Amino acid sequence: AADPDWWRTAVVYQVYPRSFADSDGDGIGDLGGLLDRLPYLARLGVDAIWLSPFYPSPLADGGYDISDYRDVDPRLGTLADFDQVVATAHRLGIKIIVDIVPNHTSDQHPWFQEALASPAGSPARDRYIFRDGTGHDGATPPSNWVSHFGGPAWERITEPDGTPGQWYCHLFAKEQPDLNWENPEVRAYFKDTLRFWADRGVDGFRIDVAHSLAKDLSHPLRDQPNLDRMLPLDGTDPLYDREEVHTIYQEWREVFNEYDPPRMAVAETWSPANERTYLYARPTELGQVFDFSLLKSPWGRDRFVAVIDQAIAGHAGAGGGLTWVLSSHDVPRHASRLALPEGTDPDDWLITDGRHPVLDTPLGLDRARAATLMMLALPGSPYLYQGEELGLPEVPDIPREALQDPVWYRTNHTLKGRDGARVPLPWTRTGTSFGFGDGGAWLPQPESFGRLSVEAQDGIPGSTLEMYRHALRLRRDHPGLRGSDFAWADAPAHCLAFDRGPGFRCLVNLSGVPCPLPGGAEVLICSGPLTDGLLPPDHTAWLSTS
Ligand code: TEU
Repeated sequence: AADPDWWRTAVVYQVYPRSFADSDGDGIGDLGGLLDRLPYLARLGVDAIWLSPFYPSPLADGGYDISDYRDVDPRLGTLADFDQVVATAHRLGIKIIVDIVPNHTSDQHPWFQEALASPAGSPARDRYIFRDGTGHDGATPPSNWVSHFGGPAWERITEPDGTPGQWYCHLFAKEQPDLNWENPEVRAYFKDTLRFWADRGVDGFRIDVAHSLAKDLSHPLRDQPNLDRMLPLDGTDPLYDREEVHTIYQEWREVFNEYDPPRMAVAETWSPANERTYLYARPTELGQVFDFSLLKSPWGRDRFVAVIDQAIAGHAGAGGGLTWVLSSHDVPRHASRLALPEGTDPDDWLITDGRHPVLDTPLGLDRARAATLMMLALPGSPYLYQGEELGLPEVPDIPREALQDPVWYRTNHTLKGRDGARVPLPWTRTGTSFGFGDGGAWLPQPESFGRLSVEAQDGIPGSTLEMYRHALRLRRDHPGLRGSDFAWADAPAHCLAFDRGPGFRCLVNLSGVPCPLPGGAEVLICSGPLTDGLLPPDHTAWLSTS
């Protein structure tokens, strides 16, 4: 029988479909490309794939602006292709998780088009958040709310009769109007959307900006109290992490439980992890929430210890599944990020603008491999991002005219945005777009991608790809790693060590000097070669200690 708790320890691999593999030569990755590469993912050893949006979309935000929640973008394939991906993945033992984007639709969604064509106060407008402006002629936005992509979170429309009209709320690009989650039709539509995909066989859902759906819409709208702090920590903000949001996920849990096994879900809440974050992962709600604290943490022993302690304690309190993340389509790749100079402000490197150059250095790759082995040895469910198994660096120098992320436009070209982590994957050493597809790639790939390609690393001992394959194999086979035991162990100064059951130890060298291994330990895997029997700085080893 299917294990209903499979997701608690699953290794999930994020596919950003446009950048994964292109089967039809239009320069955009697609479901056919994914289908062709499923055997690669099976061999890598992942348990599940999280597919970023593949739905019809004008691509104002890389697909996170959806114009039809129950179809496939024609550039990426058809529903039949999707069904084939699910069937083939399942045959290979891989689960499929799809992305649900409930905070906002595309401005091209029929609902928003209907709202624009309907009068103020109409039921069509009520599916979104339309308000009159304030001040002279209503020319001032209804509140101080700001967009994540820069500027006010309000856009003024022209009414059907040609006069300047109401404003609508958009927490992201203006092409992404926010839905009104107090509207019963909106609530019903998303529950049916979950069923639509669950009926097609998907195993779970990743919920985009899960903490923003329930807004305080009481009149007059309340300003956000503190605009320099991106998100509040105590539930008092009018937009984020409000108590009422949990009723939505309690309703969704009932939908997930209509299926056997129940569908899993993971919340994305882009906020500092605190006790409130873990509430989304309660078994009565989504079950998992991304813990981004590892991703946000600079390199350092004390930071890593604090992050791991807090995550384990926080999740234990709420009863949800633990998660770990080092990279995603939203942040500079960790092979570059982890080499940034000490003291770099995370808010600066999250979306770098060149003031803090993102580096492609041996140090970055060493640390990325070490951090990955540390993460894969922790209890819970790690989320990998496509290309990290190749050690791909952030691409910091995409020509300006090629950049597509809305962050780039919305910040008046001062922040380059997230395209540097979204460059299409290299599959072969040479050739058009390094084997991504026959028609080039929608973002230019750097020359270094050839030697980082799958072909260049396949079967090469010590390559990053082979390290991932080996680690994932050990994770499946080793009894300690399969269990839930976790205990800190003694380690030399500025190093970190933890045991997973008797006989398994993970040792991370965060000091600047080589570190001795415990007596009698046998190395199961190491992020790089030992030097004179010592673990070099910026390396991790898994040890058999029994
Ligand atoms: O991201 C949510 C989010 O809060 C991001 O704006 C995040 O702060 C930023 O990317 C950090 O650099 C999700 C998706 O992952 C992202 O790709 C979308 O752009 C966003 O939602 C809107 O749907």
